[in-house]
Amino acid sequence: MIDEHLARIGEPGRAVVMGVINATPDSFSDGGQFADADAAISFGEQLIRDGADIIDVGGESTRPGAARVGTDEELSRIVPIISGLTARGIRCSVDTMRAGVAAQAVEAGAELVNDVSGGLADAAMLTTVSDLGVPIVLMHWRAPSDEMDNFTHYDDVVAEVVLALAARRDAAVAAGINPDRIVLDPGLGFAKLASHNWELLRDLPALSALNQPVLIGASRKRFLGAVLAGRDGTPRPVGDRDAATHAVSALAAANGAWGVRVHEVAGTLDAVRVARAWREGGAW
Ligand code: PMM
Repeated sequence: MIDEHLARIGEPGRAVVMGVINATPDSFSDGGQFADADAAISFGEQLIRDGADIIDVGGESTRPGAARVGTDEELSRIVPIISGLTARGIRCSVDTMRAGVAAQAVEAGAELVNDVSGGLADAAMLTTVSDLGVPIVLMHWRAPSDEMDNFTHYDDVVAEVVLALAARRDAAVAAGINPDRIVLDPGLGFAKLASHNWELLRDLPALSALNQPVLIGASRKRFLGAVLAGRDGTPRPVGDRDAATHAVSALAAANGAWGVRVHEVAGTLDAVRVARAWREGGAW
C-alpha cells in the first residue's frame, strides 16, 4: 500500500527514479564533485532534465570506513541545496541518520526522509518523522560505516534482512508513522559481501512480501565492480559501472521494486520504462 505522498512521486506503473546528490568530499562514487551549493543545484536540475523523479540529497558519506561528520557541517552542506532545488519545484529527499537534520531538511522543502540506519542511529528519528508527517525510507543497517565491515556474517542473509526490516517497520509504526508511508531498502553493500547483495536481489520477492514499497540502491557499488572484473581480477572502475547499474535497475523494477536510487539517471529511466513494458506486456 502506498499513500498519496509516495504516489505523487513518479508515474503510476513505473519504478521511481531517485537521483543522487552527495554533497560530501568523500563519497565513493561522486565525492567532492561540487564546489558549492550552486554547482550541486545545477547538477540536480540536470538530473531532473534527465528524468529523475526525486533528488536524494546527502551530506554525510556512508562509504565503507567513513567517519561521521558533525551536525552543523551536515546541515550546512545540504540545507542550501534542498532549499534551492525545492524553490525550483524539484522534489527532494534527505539522506540522513539524524532526526534534527531530517527536520530542518523537511523545513527546507524535502518531502521524504531516507535514513540508511532505519531509525537505529538516532533514537529520535522515528518520532520526529512521525511528527513531520512525511514518508521514510528504512534501510537495513547493522553498524556505522567505519565498523560495518565487521558485521558481514549471516546464516541466511535474506531471512535475516527481511526479519530486521520487518522489525524496523514495526518500530516506525509504533512511533506513529503511517504504514503506507514506509519504504524498505535491503541496504546493498552495507555490512554485506557481494554474495549477500546478489542473494538479496535474487530473492527480492521475499522482501516485497512485507507489503511495503521497496527501494534498491545498487548504483556503482563495489559488488558491480567485482562482477564485471577483468580477466586478471581487476574490478571494473567506479566510473564504468553504469550499464551494470541499469541492468540491476531494470531487473529490480521488473521484480516489483518501487524505486531505484542511482547516480546516472537517463539510462536508468530507460531501464525502468523497459521494465514497465516487460511487466505489463506493453499494454498501458
Ligand atoms: N546507499 C548509499 C547512500 N544512501 N540510501 C538508500 N536508501 N539505499 C542505499 O543503498 C544507499 C543510500 C551509498 O551510496 P552513495 O555513496 O553512492 O550514495
